[in-house]
Amino acid sequence: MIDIQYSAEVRAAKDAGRPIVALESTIITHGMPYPQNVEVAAQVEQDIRDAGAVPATMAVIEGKLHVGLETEQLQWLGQAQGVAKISRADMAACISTGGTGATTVAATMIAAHYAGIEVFATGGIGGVHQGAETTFDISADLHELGHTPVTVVAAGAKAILDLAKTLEVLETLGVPVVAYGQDEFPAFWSAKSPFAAPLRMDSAEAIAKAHSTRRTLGLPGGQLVANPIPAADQIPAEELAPIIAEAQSDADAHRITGKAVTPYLLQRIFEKTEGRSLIANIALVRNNARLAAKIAQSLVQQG
Ligand code: PSU
Ligand code: MN
Repeated sequence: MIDIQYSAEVRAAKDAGRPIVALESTIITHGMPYPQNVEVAAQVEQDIRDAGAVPATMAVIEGKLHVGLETEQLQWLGQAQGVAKISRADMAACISTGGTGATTVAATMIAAHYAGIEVFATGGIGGVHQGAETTFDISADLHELGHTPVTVVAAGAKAILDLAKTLEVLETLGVPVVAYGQDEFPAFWSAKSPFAAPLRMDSAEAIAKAHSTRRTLGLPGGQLVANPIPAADQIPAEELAPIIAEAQSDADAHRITGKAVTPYLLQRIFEKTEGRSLIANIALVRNNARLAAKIAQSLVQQG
């Protein structure tokens, strides 16, 4: 067994059988600049509490798997230099070598499942990158959704990705993609995309029931809940498209590859939108946290 370091709050919630929502930490270390990253992380945790659940932010710190971070740990992580970005491939090595790493969607799902947590809120999952037909850059997040039984609430996949190919891979891997309250698959900074989501549900209860039905059937893998950004906070897709294309060609020109691609693109889009992408990103993560808290509550109520 790996020793889990629970925060006091998560430990108490586990003992009392209260709803818990997992949160990732790569969005803190690699997805947003300091100091907004720690402010947002604390705000998202509070949103989950206000919605009646307990937040569990995941990270590996000096070889220990943390499920829930104390305030000082979150502050420290948000400013720490040289924190690794860990996914399925490097999580065990990070723990076994005493390393420090922030968890991506894939690693957060692994940690959540290990700690018995079934619901997780994030911004946007990784997916199939533009040009994947030559680079083969497909996020391990998709495979994790195919393996690990955690319901992940995200605002769709980041619009920097190839959404059509991302949806195809999710279908191949048997991952239910559930749009919340609309028919279209959302595109992260924009509420709608040209692509229909395979499934639609209009309540947290329905999503929780689908989750527990998968558990009863013994199906491996999780669900992706695609929760659109609130209309008032979105950036229209037409406005973003040329910015994303420029960011992508900058990445190609600088030969950015592997793990560095997603953080690079997010940073370039932040610069090119003069920070508007970050404001939208914050709004959508908070919106996802609130829905995830409701799903976690429903799951506890359904028993
Ligand atoms: N969503 C965000 N910001 C992020 C990420 C997602 O709003 O920083 C991170 C997540 O941790 C996700 C990762 O798992 O990017 C995907 O990285 P890659 O494409 O290298 O798999
Ligand atoms: Mn990648």
